[in-house]
Amino acid sequence: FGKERKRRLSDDPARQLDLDRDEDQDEVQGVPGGPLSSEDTTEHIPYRLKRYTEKEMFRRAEEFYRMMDERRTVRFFSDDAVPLGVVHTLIKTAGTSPSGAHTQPWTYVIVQDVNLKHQIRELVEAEEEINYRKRMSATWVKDLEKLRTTWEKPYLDIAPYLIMVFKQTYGVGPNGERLNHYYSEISISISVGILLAAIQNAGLVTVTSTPLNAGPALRTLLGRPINEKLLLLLPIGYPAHNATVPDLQRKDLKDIMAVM
Ligand code: IYR
Repeated sequence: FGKERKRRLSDDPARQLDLDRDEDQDEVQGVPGGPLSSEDTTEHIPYRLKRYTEKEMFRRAEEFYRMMDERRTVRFFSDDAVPLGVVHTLIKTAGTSPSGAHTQPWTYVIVQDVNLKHQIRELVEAEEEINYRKRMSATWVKDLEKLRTTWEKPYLDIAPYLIMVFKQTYGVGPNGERLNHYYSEISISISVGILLAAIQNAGLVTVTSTPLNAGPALRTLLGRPINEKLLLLLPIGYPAHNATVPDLQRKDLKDIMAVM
């Protein structure tokens, strides 16, 4: 409530941007210092994982790297159909992510309905136009020039599916009770990383779009509960035949790793 109210009251664009940035309060939730309960019945069971030879390990690591190095953010989609069953498996894969206290604080909403996709596009573009014109700093807009992004998002109509990634800020138990979620933002970020790898492995593309300020309206449109916050919008499909990407280079290993 407080947030929604502030959002409406604030007419300073810089302030509005700030409101969208949600401080993770994962570390300070719940009743502190309660006595340790011994009611937990979770068994611990043996875990075995196949060991590869070092040669095989090198080969597999290199092969996976090569596949992931082919991944690019793509903003030009084909409308060719993708089987929904494939998307099910991709989301199951995302659901293998670790999460704080195994709370699995994510909801992946798949939108395939043409009318719903179009309503999402209208909502996102309306906010993005304000973002680009007013809310984002001149430096931010300039830093994006090389990507040639604009507030127009035709891919929201064209891609066969939109994956709406919701973070559950807290959970709801069987009797409607509120359950603590810990580290939900980092948990869902890891989950989405796994999803991106799964998408690449399936031969599909996405763009990790962040619909700034459109979250609450999209949540309402999709009928999602108040404990869910939209973090990312991932269109998914095949790239368009004439798709292009900026000619960007990745940092060298020596610039992203230090060994001590
Ligand atoms: N969310 C906007 C702007 C945007 C921001 C960053 I940082 C990017 O790397 C790309 C885009 C958009 O989707 O256009």
